Amino acid sequence: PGPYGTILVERRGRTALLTLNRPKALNALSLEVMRETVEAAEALDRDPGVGCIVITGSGEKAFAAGADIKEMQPQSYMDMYLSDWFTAWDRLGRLRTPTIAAVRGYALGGGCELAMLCDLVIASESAVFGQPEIRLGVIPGIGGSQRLTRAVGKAKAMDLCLTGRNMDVQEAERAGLVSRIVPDAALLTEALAAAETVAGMSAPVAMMAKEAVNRAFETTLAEGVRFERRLFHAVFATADQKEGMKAFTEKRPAEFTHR
Ligand code: CO8
Repeated sequence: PGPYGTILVERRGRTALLTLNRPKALNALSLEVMRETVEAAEALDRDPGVGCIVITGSGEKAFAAGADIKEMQPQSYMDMYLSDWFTAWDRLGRLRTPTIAAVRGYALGGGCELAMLCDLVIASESAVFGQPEIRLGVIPGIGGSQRLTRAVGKAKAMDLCLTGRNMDVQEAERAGLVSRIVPDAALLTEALAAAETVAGMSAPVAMMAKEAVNRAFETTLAEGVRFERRLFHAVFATADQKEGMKAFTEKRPAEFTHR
């Protein structure tokens, strides 16, 4: 990925770190941030050397304090409709490579929605989540009403979307939005360590595990279990299944070839 204006992209082993880099605007998600993030993430997704992508915010105050309100304020219905505002974010949810949101500080509105587009949410003690759009006279626009409801259930999703109040990290973890809570100072280390763990697995098998879990949100239980069973049978065609099970019987760590 080339140089970007609003994000930073670094490689650490088989992990890629994508940092939203507008700290003065609390990493507000402008259209440029959307374009660059999606483009960079898709390029990383195509790179067989990348086994996990971590997305985080720069600065200590925010993961992202939402979509860019100043950019949206003057737009008309026709502007939003014709430019299909925010739709490119959907592509982030279709990456095959596992993704981790590393959240410190505010993850509000589009920031919360971006975290929910990732597969794992690792959050630090200062993390705050919410869908405050209603206070601006709008509603969530990057899938928040749907993904938050699936993540935390109707009771909390209605509470957050109708009152616009924030959740602290403890409440967010109890509710099922957050995978792990870590100390602020350890956030990036912990997120990168989790990413390196994931990236050390068989890449196609990790993709299948992700695909299977995501299927649960789109189908019935019986169809989801059938889908899982097909993938489960398919992993026996990989060299990594042979290696993983052989390593177990030989009491040594598996050396996956990633194919
Ligand atoms: N957009 C643009 N700029 C922002 C945003 C934002 N979402 N959030 C913060 N900023 C800017 C501030 O304007 C300020 O800039 P400046 O220094 O130029 O005045 C700078 O970041 C620092 O922010 P604050 O001074 O406000 O910092 P505080 O510590 O006082 O407050 C808060 C932090 C509480 C996070 C506060 O900034 C805030 O409330 N931000 C907005 C949160 C919010 O409402 N987010 C939801 C946005 S809407 C959305 O995400 C989806 C909309 C869906 C619409 C559907 C369309 C299809």
